[in-house]
Amino acid sequence: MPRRGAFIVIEGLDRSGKSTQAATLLRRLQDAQISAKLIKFPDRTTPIGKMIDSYLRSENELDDHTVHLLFSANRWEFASSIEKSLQSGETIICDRYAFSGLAFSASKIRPGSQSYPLLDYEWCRVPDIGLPAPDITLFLDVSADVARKRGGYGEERYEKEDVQRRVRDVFVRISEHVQGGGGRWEVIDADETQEEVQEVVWKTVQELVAGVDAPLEKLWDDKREVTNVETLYM
Ligand code: Z5A
Ligand code: MG
Repeated sequence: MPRRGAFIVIEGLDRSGKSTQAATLLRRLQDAQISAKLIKFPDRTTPIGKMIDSYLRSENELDDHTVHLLFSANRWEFASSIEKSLQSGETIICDRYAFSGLAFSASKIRPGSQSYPLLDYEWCRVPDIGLPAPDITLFLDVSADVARKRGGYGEERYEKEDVQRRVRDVFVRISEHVQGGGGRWEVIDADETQEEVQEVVWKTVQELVAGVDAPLEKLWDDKREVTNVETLYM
């Protein structure tokens, strides 16, 4: 059987350098004659993506549940094409994925409250169950000080320091959840120069980009969850 392409997800907070590293990695793979493409979520080009875009730019208001489901629907729009590309041997670099969806939504707090969550973590996780699962997630870990120096936060809805702090906390929970289910989650120090970060990224994905023999898994379809469900219904 020919090997399939690797599904490489890049996650991280605002200004951690995800888009920069994703674009550099794509160039390096293409230079090495490895078939690869870059995708990004949210994909703002589809009708759903356009609704997300105007929400992020604060041009419209949407219920928090609704916008969470829109972000997930935006990923489902591309699920079968992701799978097809991977099965055809193409490696995919994905700039943000379901983990951003979970981290940004589950970190929202009720207005006027310092900590009480607005959306439940499990509720947020469920719509993405069954998407293609990444072979590896690279979490670019940038400190608040360094992110601030990279031109400061932008103008969009979530680009504020207190939001980013809460999002970071949920990302820690997600990383434990992913690894507990047997997934690969690599934390990369993103405070270093672009070149230094790229070297670590390149070394980390080296083995995978030669092609993957293991079947493509489904997101959150981990063994531990399945065992729990079986125990529940016995
Ligand atoms: N969101 C959500 O709520 N739910 C979801 O399901 C999904 C996303 C998928 C839009 O995301 C928002 O959507 C986002 C999460 C939410 N809100 N926030 N925050 P986006 O992907 O469109 O935007 P972003 O990725 O957060 O912002 P960004 O600025 O594009 O960050 P980045 O890609 O990590 O950084 P960058 O563009 O590569 O670099 C930023 C700057 O730093 C740039 O000037 C670079 O030249 C510079 N840079 C990069 N690396 C370095 C190093 N190593 N040294 C020095 N300077 C550097
Ligand atoms: Mg970006």
